Amino acid sequence: MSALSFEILATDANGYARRGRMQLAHGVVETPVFMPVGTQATVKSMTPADLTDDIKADIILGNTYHLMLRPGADLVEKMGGLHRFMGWERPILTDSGGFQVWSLGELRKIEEHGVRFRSHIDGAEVFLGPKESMEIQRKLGSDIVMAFDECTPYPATYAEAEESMQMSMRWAGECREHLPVNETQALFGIVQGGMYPELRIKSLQALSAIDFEGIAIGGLSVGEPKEEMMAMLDALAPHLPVDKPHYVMGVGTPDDLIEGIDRGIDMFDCVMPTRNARNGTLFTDDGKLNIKNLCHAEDPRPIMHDCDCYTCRNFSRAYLRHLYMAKEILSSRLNTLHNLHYYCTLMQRARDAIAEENWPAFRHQFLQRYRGKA
Ligand code: PRF
Ligand code: ZN
Repeated sequence: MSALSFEILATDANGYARRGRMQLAHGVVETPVFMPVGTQATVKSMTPADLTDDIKADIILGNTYHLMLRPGADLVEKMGGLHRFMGWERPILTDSGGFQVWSLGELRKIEEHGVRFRSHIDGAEVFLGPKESMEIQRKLGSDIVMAFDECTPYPATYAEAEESMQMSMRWAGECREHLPVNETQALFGIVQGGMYPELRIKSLQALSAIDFEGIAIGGLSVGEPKEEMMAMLDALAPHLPVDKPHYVMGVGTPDDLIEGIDRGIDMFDCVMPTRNARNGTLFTDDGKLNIKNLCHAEDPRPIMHDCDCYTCRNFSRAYLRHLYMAKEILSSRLNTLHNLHYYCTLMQRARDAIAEENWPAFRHQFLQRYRGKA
């Protein structure tokens, strides 16, 4: 048995969209999949029971950077690993810390073997590189481990993007050496190369020479126009290895997910449904809805009449607006439940559409309505 086996169950006849099934150490993941973000060993305001019973999440994401600083990888290991520590029995993917360290901006210094930075918690100096990231993710015990990379900033010149990508590719090789193929943890390589298709394809070729269980696309959704992100996914689609899962990191809105699936993407993660929920922004098939708006004050309807999440089954927009205005903590919980349920159900609808050979029509109808043209 290997740590990951991936089976394609159906493919869109005229495109790249596919429906698949991934077997990991802690269970099965149906793809395309959205992975709720649980940065600090919790999906903010959600219990594992909420995530399994109502949201039906197959897999969640955790972060090396945050967990290494607090509570520390050794403590998590001592508590039996991340699954046991947080009471989540299904699969977990951990990001490597590359992107989070990069987000610190001036607090960091890049060296050949990693990044030296100051902790955002207590200012202590910390070093994180491919070796350290693999060691920490091994202690966390996640099902999918991400390679340690540098997210190339946007915009970047060709030369800058090339140098950054080549460093990430050297690091990718070091990650595989420190985390050899084994039975419990799968390792994904990450494509970089800025907004240059030629560099992206070179990056993908460099990763193909290393034996990764999956391929991620990093460095997107970093401030570039949406058309550029989609053009980059278009450029990569014909080159992605068909037999491995494809993951685009930190993306995106519901329409981004649909457009990503159309370009052969199987896995997504983003803070958008969780973060927006706490700001009172709710997702529906007709686009975003802001629960703060006065127009919801006396509205007895649920957020979405055909949503079967706990929030929509039990509460009106008027009540949800009240909770938000009164700054009640239940507001975050109920809004998060709906948004994550919406994202995960959207992936279920996409899987069904692909399996029923109805993908092009589903995509078209979804995008028309979501973007307000239906
Ligand atoms: N690299 C890693 N994690 C990430 C990214 C990346 O480029 C992104 C970019 N959208 C989000 N998360 N390791
Ligand atoms: Zn709902």
